[in-house]
Amino acid sequence: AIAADVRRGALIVLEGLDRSGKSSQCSRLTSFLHTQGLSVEAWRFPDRSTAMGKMISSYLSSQMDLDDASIHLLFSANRWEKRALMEAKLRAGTTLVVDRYSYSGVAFSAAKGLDLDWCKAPEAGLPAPDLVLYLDISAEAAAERGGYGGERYEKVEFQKKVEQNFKSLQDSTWQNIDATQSIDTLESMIREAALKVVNDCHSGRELSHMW
Ligand code: NYM
Ligand code: MG
Repeated sequence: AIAADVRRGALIVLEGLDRSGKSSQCSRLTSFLHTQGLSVEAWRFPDRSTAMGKMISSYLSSQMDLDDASIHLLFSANRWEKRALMEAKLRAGTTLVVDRYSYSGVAFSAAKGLDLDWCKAPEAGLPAPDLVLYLDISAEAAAERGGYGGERYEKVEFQKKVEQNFKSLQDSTWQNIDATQSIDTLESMIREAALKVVNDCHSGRELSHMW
């Protein structure tokens, strides 16, 4: 038999509506895993640093208009351009804590009326998360949290549709976490779930692919 890879890292994704608290929890979790002596990196999608990411960013800030299907494919391509690096890092033993992934891609685009299965198709074949932590908060409660940043999609009515779409995408890798709990309570729940999946990956859980 061929020797197993080094103990691979886990692909951990945080998902949720805008203002659900994902970004804070991603950075807290990344720091925590680092203190545990693990190799870990914080990633996010869209990755606004690439050429495609810059187009996405100008779309989101309404400096540029794009057809709904086109921007959907661009968000997906922005994940595909990172696929090889993502897989290399995971196989080399680095755990990735990722702020948004394909679920955001589908949930937001389908909220505009695009067909859900059509939206899922370009994501097929990307590395599948070992754990999706969904920070569950209603669109109304999220909006009360000190305002959105003014980007496209940051409207309560739209976020309600996004929330419904997220819920229809749940699979066995998901854990719903009540995001209205205190930031420290959330942090410790997230730590526990993350450590468990990191252990599973170290003990041979195979990397799989979407969906
Ligand atoms: N978004 C994010 C999408 O519409 N499709 C995607 O594939 C991804 C990853 O971009 N409102 C939306 C969700 C957010 C917006 O994300 C910017 P962030 O995390 O606020 O930078
Ligand atoms: Mg945002």
